[in-house]
Amino acid sequence: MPKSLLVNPSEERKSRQLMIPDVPLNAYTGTVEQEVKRYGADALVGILSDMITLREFEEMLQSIKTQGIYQGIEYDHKGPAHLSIGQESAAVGQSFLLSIDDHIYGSHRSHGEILAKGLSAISKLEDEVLERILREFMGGATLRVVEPVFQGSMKDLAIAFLLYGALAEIFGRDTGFNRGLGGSMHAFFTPFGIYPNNAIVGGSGDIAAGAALFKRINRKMGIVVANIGDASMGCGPVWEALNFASMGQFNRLWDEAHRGGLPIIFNFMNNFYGMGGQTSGETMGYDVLARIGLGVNAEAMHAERVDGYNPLAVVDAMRRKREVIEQGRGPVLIDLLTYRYSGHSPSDASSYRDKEEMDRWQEIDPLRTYAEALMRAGILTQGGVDRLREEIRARMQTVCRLAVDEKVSPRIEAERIGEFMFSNQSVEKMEDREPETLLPQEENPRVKAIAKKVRSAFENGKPVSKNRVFQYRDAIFEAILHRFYMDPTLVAYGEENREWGGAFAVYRGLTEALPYHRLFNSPISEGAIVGTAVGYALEGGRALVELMYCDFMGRAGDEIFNQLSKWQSMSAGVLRMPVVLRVSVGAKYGAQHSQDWTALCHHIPGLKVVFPVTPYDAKGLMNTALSGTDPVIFFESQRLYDMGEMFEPDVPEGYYEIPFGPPARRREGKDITLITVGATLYRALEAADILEKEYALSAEVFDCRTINPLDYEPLIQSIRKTGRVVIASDACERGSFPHSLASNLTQFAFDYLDAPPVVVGSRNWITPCAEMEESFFPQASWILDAIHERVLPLPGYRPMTNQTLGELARRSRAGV
Ligand SMILES: Cc1ncc(C[n+]2csc(CCOP(=O)(O)OP(=O)(O)O)c2C)c(N)n1
Ligand SMILES: [Mg+2]
Repeated sequence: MPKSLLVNPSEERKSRQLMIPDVPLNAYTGTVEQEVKRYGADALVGILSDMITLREFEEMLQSIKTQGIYQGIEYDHKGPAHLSIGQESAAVGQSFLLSIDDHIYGSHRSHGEILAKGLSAISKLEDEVLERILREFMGGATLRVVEPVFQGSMKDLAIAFLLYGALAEIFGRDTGFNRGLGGSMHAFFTPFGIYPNNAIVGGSGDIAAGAALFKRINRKMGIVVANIGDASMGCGPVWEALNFASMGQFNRLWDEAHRGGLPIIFNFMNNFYGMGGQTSGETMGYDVLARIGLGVNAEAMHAERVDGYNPLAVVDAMRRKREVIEQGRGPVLIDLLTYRYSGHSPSDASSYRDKEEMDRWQEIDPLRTYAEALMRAGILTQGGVDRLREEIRARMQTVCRLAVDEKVSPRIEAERIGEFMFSNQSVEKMEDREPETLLPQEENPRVKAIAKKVRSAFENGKPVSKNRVFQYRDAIFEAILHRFYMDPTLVAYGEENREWGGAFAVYRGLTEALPYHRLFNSPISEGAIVGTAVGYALEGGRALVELMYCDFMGRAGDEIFNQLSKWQSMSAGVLRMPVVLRVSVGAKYGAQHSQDWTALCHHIPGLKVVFPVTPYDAKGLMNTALSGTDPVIFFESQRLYDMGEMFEPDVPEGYYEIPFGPPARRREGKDITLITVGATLYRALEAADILEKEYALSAEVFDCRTINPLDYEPLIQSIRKTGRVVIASDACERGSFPHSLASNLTQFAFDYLDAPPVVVGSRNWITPCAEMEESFFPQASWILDAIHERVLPLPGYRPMTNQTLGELARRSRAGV
C-alpha cells in the first residue's frame, strides 16, 4: 500500500526561484503601558520579582561555589553549578504565559528556567491544587522541610518549596526534587510542567521533540519548549530533532484529527558562547542563529530572533508563537538573545571574552532596565524594588540554611539508588482508551497468512518448509500486533517501518492495521529515533523504535547510553521509560553491518537487554518487553528471521510472557556446559552433537536469552555438575559479554571448575565479506577446538583453528 504523494518529474525539474520567508529580528515594539493593559500592573511587577529571585538564587550559588559562604551560611558544594546570571529576563519572559500543561525541557544551565516555570505555575494554580501537589510529591518529604519554617499564604509556601526543592536537588539531598539523584544539571519537577534538564549539550532537542510527538499523537493539551544553548546548534541530534519535528507527513499524511506540525518551540538561549567558543563568528557560520530555520521547512520554522533582554518582548513572542502552534503550524524556532555575566562555571575566568563586552551587556542589565521601565510607567517605586529584593534575600537565606543542613536535608541511603534503576512494572496499557486501529485483527492479511502456518519447525518429524513455517519474524509481529490493540499510546517508527514492513519484514501487515500516527517512517536520524522515543515515554506513552542494524547504535549512542538508560533513575522513580528498541545483528554485509554490541548495552546501567533466538522466546520476550515500563534493548539476529521453533512443541497462538532473568536450557548434559548468546546457539548445538557422537560427551547447552537482568543460578548449577564451561557468541571476542559471564562464573563456581571458562567469539577484526565469514564468526569446529585445547583433550581430535592460550596471548599482544 504505497503512499499517495506523487514525485512528479515535470514539477521537480521546473526552473524556478525558491521564495524564502522573512525572518524577523527583534521585531517587538511594545511598551510597558501597552502590556499593563493586557496583563495588569501586578503581573508586570511579578516578572521583576521573579527575575530578582532567579538572580538571587544564582548569586547564592556563585557565592557558595567561589567563597564557600552565603549570607553567613558556610557550605562546600562539590558538584557543578552552571549559572545563568544575566539570562533571567529570557527565562521569566518565556514562562510568563506557560501553563502546567506546557512542558519545558532544558540544559545544564537551567536553574533559572526551572524557577521561572515554577514561579509562573505557582502564580496560576489554585491554592487547593498547589497544596495537593506539595503534599503528594515524594510523600510530602520536601514539604515537611519547608512547612514548619514558612508561614504565610499557600503561594508563599509553594515558592519556598520550589526554591528549596531545587536547591536541595542541586546539593544532592534526599529531599530534593529528584532525591538528589539528578543534581544541578538534571533537576526537574513535573507537576509544574518542568521536565528533564540535560547535561549532554543539545540532549533535550530530540527528547523534547518526542514529548511534542506524544502531545500530538495522544491529543494532549499544551506545548513543549526545548531550551537549548546556541552552541548546541553544532550537535547532530539537534539538527535531527529540528528535521524530525518538521516532517511533511504531519500535514500531508496524518489523519485530520492528528494533523499538524509538532507543538514545539526550539528555544535557543543564545548567549553567544559555548564554553569558550563564540558561536556567531567563530564556531558557526549562521551569522544569525534564526537563519537556521530557513533550511528546515518552507515556513522557515517561523523562526525569529527575540530580544531576551526585554522580558516583555519574550512574553510577546511566546504568545504569538503559541498561536502559530495552535493553528497546527509548528514547529517554531526562537533565537532568544541573552548573555551570561557569570562564567560557564564558577571556575571559569572568562579568558575568551573582553571586559568591554561584558561591561556593555551589564550596562543594559535587564534587572535594572526593566525595573526602570516599570518605575517610568509609574507602577513601581525604587522603594518597592528594594523591598522585593529584601524579601527575596531573606527567603533565600532560610532556604539555603535548610538545604545545607544534613539533619533536615539528608542524603539518600546509597543502597537505595539500586531501587530506582528500573521501575519493574507490568502495565497492560499506558492509558485507558480505545486504541486507534484500521481493521479488526482477524481481518489483517498477515494474521490470515500466519493462521495457515505450522507453529513448529517440524511436522511429523520432518522439517517444515520456510514458506509454511511460523517464523521468528512472525513471532515478533504477533507480540507487537497484540500490544497495538491493547495500548492506545503504543507507537512504532523507524526508517522503513510502514509500507516496507521494516527492513526484515517483521512489520509486514502493520501498515494495514494502523493509522499513520501510530506507525510511521522516520527520517534517517538514529539519534532522533531513540531520543524522541525517550521523550515520548517520559511523557507517559509507550514507544517501539527500531534501528535496522545494531551497528547504527553508534549514531544514537548518547540517546541510548545517556538518555534512555538514565532518566528513570535520575528522576528517582518519578519517570518511567517504556521503550523497546529493536536492533538486529547482521551478517553478509561486512564490517559496518554485522556487529553484536550486547556488551555495550550490558555495560550501561539502566538498560534491560534481551536476545531471543527462537520464535517462542521472541514472542514471549517481546510480550514482556512491551508490557514493561523499562527500556529494553531487543536484539535480533538476521540469521534467524526465517526460522521456525525447534525447542517448544509449538509457539502458542495466545498471549504469554517470558520473564527476564533465567537463561533457557536447550539441552541436558553432564560433561560440559556450553553457554551461548544469540544465534551462535545453533552452532553450539552442532558442536554438542559431535561431542556426543564422536566423543561420548554430553553437553548441557544454555541460551543466554536475557543478558540483563540475568539469573546465574541455572548456569552455576550446571557447572557444578559438569565442571567445564565454554561461552560463545558472534560478538568480537575482546571485551564481549561472554567475558563478563566467564568472569562471574569463575567467581560463582570456582571450586567446581576443572578448567577456567573459555570464551569463543568472533575474531577481533572487521567482519570480512560474506564468502569469508566462516573465518570470522565462531563455527562449531571452533568450539570443539577450544574444548580440546583448553578444557578437555578430545582423543584423536585434530583442531582446525588455533584456540590455544599461546595464540590468545599472541593476538592480545598484537591487539587483534
Ligand atoms: C555533548 C557534550 N559536549 C560537550 C559538553 C561540555 N559542555 C558543557 S556546556 C558546554 C557549552 C554549551 O554551550 P551552549 O549550548 O551555548 O549552552 P550555554 O552553556 O551557553 O548555556 C559544553 C561544551 C557537554 N556537556 N556535552
Ligand atoms: Mg551558549
